[in-house]
Amino acid sequence: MSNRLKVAPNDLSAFWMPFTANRQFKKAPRMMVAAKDMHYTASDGRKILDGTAGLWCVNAGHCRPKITEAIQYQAGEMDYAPAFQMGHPLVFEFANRLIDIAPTGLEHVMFTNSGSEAVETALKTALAYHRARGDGARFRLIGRERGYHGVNFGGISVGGIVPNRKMFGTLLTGVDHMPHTHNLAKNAFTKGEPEHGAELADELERIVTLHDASTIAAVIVEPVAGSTGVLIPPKGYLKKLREICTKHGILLIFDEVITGFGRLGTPFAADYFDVQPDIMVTAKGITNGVIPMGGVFVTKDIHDTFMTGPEHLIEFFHGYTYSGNPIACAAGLGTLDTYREEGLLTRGAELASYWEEALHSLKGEPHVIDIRNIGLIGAIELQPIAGSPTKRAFSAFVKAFERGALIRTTGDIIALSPPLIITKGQIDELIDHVREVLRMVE
Ligand code: PXG
Repeated sequence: MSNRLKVAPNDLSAFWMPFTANRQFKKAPRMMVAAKDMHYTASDGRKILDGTAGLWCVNAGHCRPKITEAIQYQAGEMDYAPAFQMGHPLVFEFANRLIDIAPTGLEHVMFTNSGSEAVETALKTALAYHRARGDGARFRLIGRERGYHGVNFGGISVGGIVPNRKMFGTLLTGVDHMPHTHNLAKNAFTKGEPEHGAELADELERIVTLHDASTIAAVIVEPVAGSTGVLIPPKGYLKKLREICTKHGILLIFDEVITGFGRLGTPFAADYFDVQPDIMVTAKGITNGVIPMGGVFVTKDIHDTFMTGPEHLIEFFHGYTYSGNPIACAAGLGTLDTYREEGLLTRGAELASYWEEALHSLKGEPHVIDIRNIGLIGAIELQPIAGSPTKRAFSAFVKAFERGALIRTTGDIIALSPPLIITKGQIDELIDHVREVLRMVE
């Protein structure tokens, strides 16, 4: 890396940062300048243990050689090829390799450049699928309270995170929401899937009754809601959603942007919960977060429904300039090689019980009102400071960074999702940082 990049820039004003308290950050910047395996290096030279895999994406750890080499090679070989009406070998190879590891029934994949674009692609595919079948009255999309499906208009419409929606006008019409599944009174400090709440899936039946099944195209959920602060589905809940969707001819979309690629100790959450979606949205871990990319997986039935009519006509009027970009595909292939060679898509299962015990050892520490976990995901919910929600968790985040650990907070919840290469020793280290920080914050 050039020396220039290691020096913190003096003027931070030009860059309007995403999902950031810009003015606060720019007064006391937290800059990362390098990364390797489980650690970042901050601009002052300190090593920071990555407790969040970047933003839930660097599943194989940082700067892994297979991925770096693949990108470097491809950048010199062929940088870009037109995505429409042209192809290149890597994108077909990558698609085949993805379908090899995808949940049963998902046989085709479309590429995007982010999770948000993958969500839009999935929603549009669902609408167009019904229309292509002559069932075009199915225009409604059903999401869930507290759901996160990226930041584009479709995604925030079906999503349920209030600040992400309220500034942006009328959004999509024809959207309804199921209730979220968070229930601290009944499920606090549950290890793994909570006992209470499967009946919340019946709310979908209520929504179907209200609107009539013939108007509903798809239901979209995160199998484990991540961004909102890690809400783990109650036992049996996802199976019930599947049954209700099947019964009414509604497509079930799993947004696996966070849960995909080994996060739960199985390749995908669909495998973990043994529930097959009709469409699966992925991003992040698809390229280890290294090059922006998303992938939307669909069943053979959905794909084949579009493959009718004159062969010279475009079947689906959708796609992006960078869909299947060669360098992104190279990164993806290097990522899949790394996952396979190191068994990372199932490593979380080996570590899950150690992770669970370590996390739950924080029970009884100051401010902790819930701890939840699944696979290599953990969340610690804190009692908010009266009148200043989010402040306590945010100061925990800042203090953890100062101590040498990257954690993530959303509201008053600390979310942890380390790279899947984490060792038991590093799990202890991460949890000790959190413990110390909880004892320090107001
Ligand atoms: N769906 C889900 C389930 C996600 O978690 C997106 C879609 C959008 O992906 P893009 O690539 O457009 O950002 C996401 C993204 C966090 C955090 O800390 C989560 C996300 C992004 C940034 C931070 O919880 N999720």
